[in-house]
Amino acid sequence: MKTVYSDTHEAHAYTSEFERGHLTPAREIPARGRLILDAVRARGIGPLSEPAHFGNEPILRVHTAEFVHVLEHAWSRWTAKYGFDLREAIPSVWPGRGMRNIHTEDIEAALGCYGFDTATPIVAGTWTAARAAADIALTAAQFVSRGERAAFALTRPPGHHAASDLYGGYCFLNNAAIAAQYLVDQGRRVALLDVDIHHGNGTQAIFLDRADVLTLSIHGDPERFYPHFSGYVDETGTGAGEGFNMNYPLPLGSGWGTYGQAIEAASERVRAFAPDVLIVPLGVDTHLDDPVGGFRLEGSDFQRLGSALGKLGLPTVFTMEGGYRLDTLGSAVADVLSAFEAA
Ligand code: 6XA
Ligand code: ZN
Repeated sequence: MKTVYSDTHEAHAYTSEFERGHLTPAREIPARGRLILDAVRARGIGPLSEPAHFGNEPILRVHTAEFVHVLEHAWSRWTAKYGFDLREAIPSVWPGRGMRNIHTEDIEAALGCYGFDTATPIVAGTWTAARAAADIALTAAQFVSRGERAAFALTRPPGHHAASDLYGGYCFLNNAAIAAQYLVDQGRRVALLDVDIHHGNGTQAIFLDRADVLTLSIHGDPERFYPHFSGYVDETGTGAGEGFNMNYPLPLGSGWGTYGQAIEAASERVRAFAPDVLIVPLGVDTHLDDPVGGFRLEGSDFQRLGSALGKLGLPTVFTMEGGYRLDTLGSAVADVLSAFEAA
């Protein structure tokens, strides 16, 4: 399958994020993109393509104009306010319950209003990289729409935590949702099956009230896992979308036994929906000893995952989400993709 990649992601490089009460070294780093690219090349998964440029329109089908504007100008406004020698923009105040969820012309307030955590710093190259990642997902969707069986969008920064006007969890624009909406706008019926260890809260929120897009997510139980405030089984959709969102929260320490059952259950739901295209937000932070994870998938489990997805027999777009164990990141991704192709 074709892999869509651009080295524009390298510009989204920050030093630290704030977690566990202190600044910690960045996890979502440019090396991730390079390692995945190297593995895809080494394993001969398929040809590489540069993304095409789609403009803002497909992004604005998913995200609000105000949100996009804030992200685009965040770094220049932040440095104008706080100084040009700064390393990264991380807000320190959010609209809590009973406060007004509005932003003023103040960039601190704008980022607090549109962001939801301290793990997602903005730097000078963030917007360009996020924008390129959306183009990467759209290019992969276009390949599939034009008849390719599958395409891999090597997206960095990732996207599944980003909602229409919310960023966080290392995500700014929801690459998978933008690709999904692009395909819907071409008359395709789309299902998304998110296999990252974290709940794809952004994707869920974007399509929650819609019956034309099925959203499924297999992830660590939000009782214990980030993002905590989303991803429970009772989130099944609202209004017309009731029944078109399914969450499969799994306990800490889950291995293939539990995971494989969730894949089976989700696959059944996908088959019942009978989509034209499947989108898989692919995170391999399910790997044993992933520093941001907590599951125990390893070795051939990623081949099992790829094979299960391949057996659905659907035109498929993969977008890259999480995965932070650098020694296994590339091989886990390549295992999923090559087993998908062989299925
Ligand atoms: C912040 C953890 C962010 C998790 C990001 C991720 N402490 N999402 O991998 O899929
Ligand atoms: Zn993740």
